[in-house]
Amino acid sequence: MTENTVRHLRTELPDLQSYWMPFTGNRYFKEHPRLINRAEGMYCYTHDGKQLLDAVAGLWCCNAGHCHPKIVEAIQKQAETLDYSMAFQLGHPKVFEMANKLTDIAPDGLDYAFFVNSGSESVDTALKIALAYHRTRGQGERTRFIGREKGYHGVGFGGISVGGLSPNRKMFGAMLPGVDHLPHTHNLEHNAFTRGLPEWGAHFADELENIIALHDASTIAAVIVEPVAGSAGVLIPPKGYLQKLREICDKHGILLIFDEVICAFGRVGDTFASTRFNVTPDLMTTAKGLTSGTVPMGAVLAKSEIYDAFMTGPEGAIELFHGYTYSGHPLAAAAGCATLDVYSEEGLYERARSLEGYFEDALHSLKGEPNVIDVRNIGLIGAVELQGIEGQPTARAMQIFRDCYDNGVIIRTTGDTLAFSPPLIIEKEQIDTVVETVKMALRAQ
Ligand code: PXG
Repeated sequence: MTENTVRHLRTELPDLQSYWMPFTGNRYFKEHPRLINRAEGMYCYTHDGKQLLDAVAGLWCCNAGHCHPKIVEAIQKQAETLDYSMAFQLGHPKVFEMANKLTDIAPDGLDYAFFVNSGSESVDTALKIALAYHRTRGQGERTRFIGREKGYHGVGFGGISVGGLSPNRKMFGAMLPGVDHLPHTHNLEHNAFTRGLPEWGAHFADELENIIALHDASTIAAVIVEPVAGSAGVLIPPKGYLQKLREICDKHGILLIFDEVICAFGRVGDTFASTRFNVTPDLMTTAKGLTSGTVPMGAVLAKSEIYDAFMTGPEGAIELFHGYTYSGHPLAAAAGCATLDVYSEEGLYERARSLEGYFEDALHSLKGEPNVIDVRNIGLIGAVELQGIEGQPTARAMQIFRDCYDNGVIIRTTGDTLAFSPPLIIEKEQIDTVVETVKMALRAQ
C-alpha cells in the first residue's frame, strides 16, 4: 500500500461471491477486489482507505464531479416528495421541466426529448424511432442501419448490431439483419499524435456512398456514429468527416443519428459534439452526463419533423408503441434538472473548453515515453495508445491501469489504449498529477 492509504474510512469487505460483475474479469476481481465506498468532487475513496483521483469521471459520466451537493439535494428532495408515478398516460412536473431544460440547450431543431434509462436504451430507442418514422411516412422499406467499425452503441441487440467492436458481438450469435458498417477512421500512419481533429481522413465518409449504392438508399433508415468514438479508444473525427456524412444522408433521405452518450454535456469542449462540430443530426442519443452519472437516465433528442410525423391519426391514440416503466423517473428527472443547472451555473461547458489546451499539452507530454505510439484529444477527452505486448493484447494497458490505481489515480483502458475523461471540474494541478502518475507507470514497466 502507498502513502495515500491513510486517513480515509476503511470498511470491511462484503462477501463478494454472488455478484456477477459487468464487463469485468470476475475471478481476478474477487481475488483482487477494488471497492469504492465514497466519492466527493474529483476523488473516490476505497474500502481500504485509499484516495483516488478520478480521471475518467466514473465511467465517462460524472461530469460535475462526484456527489455535487446541489444534485444530491435535488435527489433527496424528490425522493421524499414523489418516488414514482406511472410513466404511461400520466406525467409528473419534473419530467416536463427536464425535457424543456434539455431541449433549450440542444442544437437548433432538436426540440423533443424521449426519456430512457441508459445509453443502450437510448440507442435502441433512436433506432426504433428511425424505423417507425420512415414507416409513418409510407417508406416502410427503409429498414437498414449503417453503423461503423469500432463503434460502441451499448449492449442492446440494436446497439451491438450497429456497433463495431467484435468482442461485444461474437458471443451472441445473429445480430439485427440488414446492418452494414462504415470503415473506422483510426489511422496512426497518417494521424499519430494529432492535437484535436486530424487533417487526414474525411474521405472515409465517402464510403457511405458506396454502401448506399450497394443496398439502394430506399432500403436504408439511418446512419449511426459516435461523433468522437469513446470505447474504441477515443477516436477523433477527421476534419470535415461529420459534415460529409450529414450531406450524404441529406442527399438520400437517410436519418443521421449521433450517439452522444459520451460526447454530450461538455465532454468535447462544448455543450454537445454537434454544437462543437456544427453538424446537427436528426436524432441524438444521450445518457451518462445527463444526470452526471447520479441516477440512471438517457434521452433521445429528436427533430421536430420526426416528432410531427408521428402526431397524426386519431386524437388520443398512442403514437409510438415504445417506452419503459422508468422513462422519465422522478428521481432521474430531478437529478437531471439539477445537473443541467449546475453545468450552466458553474460554466462547466466553457470550463472544459478553456482547459482543453492545458489538458492537450499535458497528455502530449507523454510522447516519447516507453511504448507510447499515439496521443489524441479534444475537449476533456483524450487517449494514449500503447504498443501492446507481443501475444498479450490489453496486458500492457492493464498493467498501467493497476500501477496508476496503486498510485492514487483511476484511468480507463480499452484494448492497449489508456483513456481519460475527467470530471469537468478538474484543476490544472490534478491534470498534472494524472499525467505524472501515468508517466511513472510507463517508465516502471
Ligand atoms: N453509446 C455510447 C457512445 C457509449 O459510450 C453506450 C451507448 C451505452 O450506454 P449504457 O448506459 O447502456 O452503458 C455507451 C456506454 C468503456 C465503457 O469505458 C463505455 C461505455 C459503457 C461502459 C464502458 O469502454 N459507454
